[in-house]
Amino acid sequence: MQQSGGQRGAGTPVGRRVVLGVLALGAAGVAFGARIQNGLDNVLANVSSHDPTGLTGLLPGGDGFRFYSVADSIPHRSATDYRLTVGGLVDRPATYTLADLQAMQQTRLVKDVQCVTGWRVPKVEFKGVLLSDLLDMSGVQAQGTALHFTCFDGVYTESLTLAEARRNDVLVAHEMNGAPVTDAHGGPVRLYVAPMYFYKSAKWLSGITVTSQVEPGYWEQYGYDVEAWVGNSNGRNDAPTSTG
Ligand SMILES: Nc1nc2c(c(=O)[nH]1)N[C@H]1C(S)=C(S)[C@@H](COP(=O)(O)O)O[C@H]1N2
Ligand SMILES: [Mo]
Repeated sequence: MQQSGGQRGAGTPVGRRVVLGVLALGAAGVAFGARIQNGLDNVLANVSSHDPTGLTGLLPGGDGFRFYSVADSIPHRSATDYRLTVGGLVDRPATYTLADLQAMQQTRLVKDVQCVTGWRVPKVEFKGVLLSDLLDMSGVQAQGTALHFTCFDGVYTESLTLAEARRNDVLVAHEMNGAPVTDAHGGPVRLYVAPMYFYKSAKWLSGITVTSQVEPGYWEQYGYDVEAWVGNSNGRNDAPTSTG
């Protein structure tokens, strides 16, 4: 989906500067390889957010993903500064560091990613903690039936029902394709909701609040479905990404 600015609409002329920038980045990716992947990924995200052609998606590090952020820039939290809070209708509110999350039981999932605007990336690996484990640790109270997610970009929000959040294909992920989740992809920690359109997978995850009602997330306030099952929502019929 597009940022509200909408400057990536079809038919926008390709600026010479964008094309040259794309070529230069491609060369940089070849020259430096994976060592600078995080840095390159972030530069690419910046360029592709001004690239109406989608060409940047073909570069090394572009990896078929489109970059999405409703915020103006890519937020950053270092591995040591990162915190995730779990609160709301729970018996034991908690704050976790990245190291805390890495020390818990890890789950690895490899599934296709599907964006509601049509692009799909096959077999993406995510690794992290089952959201249901975090919920168990905090002890969800009887009135708790939904979750509200907040992000350290200060803008984006998402939601799930408690039953959805307890599925075994819903992760609080800190690795993607065998490496730390990059800033551009929502690192150090993002949500990964495998069976739903990718807008449910909130990047730069900072807060999980257990609530008594589903509160529609950012894009859902603009009309996208709250129940975002791939292939069975948003008027689309994509092949499902996960059966759980
Ligand atoms: N915080 C935050 N999370 C977000 C978004 C966003 O704009 N901000 N965009 C969503 C959408 S619409 C998609 S398709 C994916 C894109 O993830 P990617 O940038 O890793 O491809 O992130 C989702 N999570
Ligand atoms: Mo999206």
